[in-house]
Amino acid sequence: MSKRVLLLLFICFAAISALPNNKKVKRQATHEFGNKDYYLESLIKANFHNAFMFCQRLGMQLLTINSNEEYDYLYKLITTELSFGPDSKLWTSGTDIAREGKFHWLSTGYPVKINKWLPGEPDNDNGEHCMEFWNNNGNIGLNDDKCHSENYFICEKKKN
Ligand SMILES: [Ca+2]
Ligand SMILES: [Ca+2]
Repeated sequence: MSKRVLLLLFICFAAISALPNNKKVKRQATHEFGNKDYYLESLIKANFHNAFMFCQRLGMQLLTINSNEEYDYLYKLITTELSFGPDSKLWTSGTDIAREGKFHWLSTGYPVKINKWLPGEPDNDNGEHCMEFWNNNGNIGLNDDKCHSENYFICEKKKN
């Protein structure tokens, strides 16, 4: 391949790579509960850390669940607003990556107080440190999963 062809290919690639930045996709909160607004990302999957950073870029934070009432609201939201069928998953910001077995919300730094784990979870199966909603054959609840798994996710923002 000549240098000119290579250069042309590089320019094309660079132009395509730049597209998402030029094309501003507006993402905004569409749901609310208590003093929080939520944004459901159900088009793009990301691993736990990229989901965390994605929410930060929106001026939001990856989901925390502070009460059973909030959990119930979110449960209803994902089962009515999303096609959350068998094996569907959705990241929260819960993680025990800092200390095995001690789950904290990465977005706030506070310990996880709710207990909505699916039966047998968290099982730390071969090293699972990130918390998600999981539809395990019709049972929906919380599960620890591999942080590098690619899931949809929810961002939240406290109202002013
Ligand atoms: Ca773990
Ligand atoms: Ca697990």
